[in-house]
Amino acid sequence: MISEKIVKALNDQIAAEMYSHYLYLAMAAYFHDENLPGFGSWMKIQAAEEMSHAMKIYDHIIERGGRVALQKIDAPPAKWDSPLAAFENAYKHECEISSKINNIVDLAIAEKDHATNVFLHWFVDEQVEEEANALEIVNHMKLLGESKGGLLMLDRNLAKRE
Ligand code: OFO
Repeated sequence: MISEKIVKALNDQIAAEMYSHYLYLAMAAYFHDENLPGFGSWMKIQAAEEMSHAMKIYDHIIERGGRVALQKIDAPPAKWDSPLAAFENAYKHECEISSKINNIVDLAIAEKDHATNVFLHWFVDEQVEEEANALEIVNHMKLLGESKGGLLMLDRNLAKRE
């Protein structure tokens, strides 16, 4: 049986993952508007991944006999100062998501909910990858500096994400 405390924390995390989905969709639209379709496509794929994260948690709650309670999702920003600023925002956001996941792991341990603890290990691993992916792109963009040619090359590379 899953505790009410864990159900509440997992429902909050569904909302956080859905907000991630929304945030990255907004970034995708921003990149398309900036004529960077490769960046836009990368972000659209990322947004789809976030929805799948939310659904994994949704399914876990139901499987454990808990009640899914969907929450209001805030509107994300529509614009960033630069493509670099958008990816810096994405990196910072992923660090915040990692800390939310870690807090639920702590709660699962405190509540002796081994099933949720083990379930969340996938998310702990995933967050290592999510942070690394965003940070790698931030660092590449910093190396490129003001180079428009470099930005277009990176755009072509990001378009290859499947
Ligand atoms: Fe769901 O990993 Fe990003 O936010």
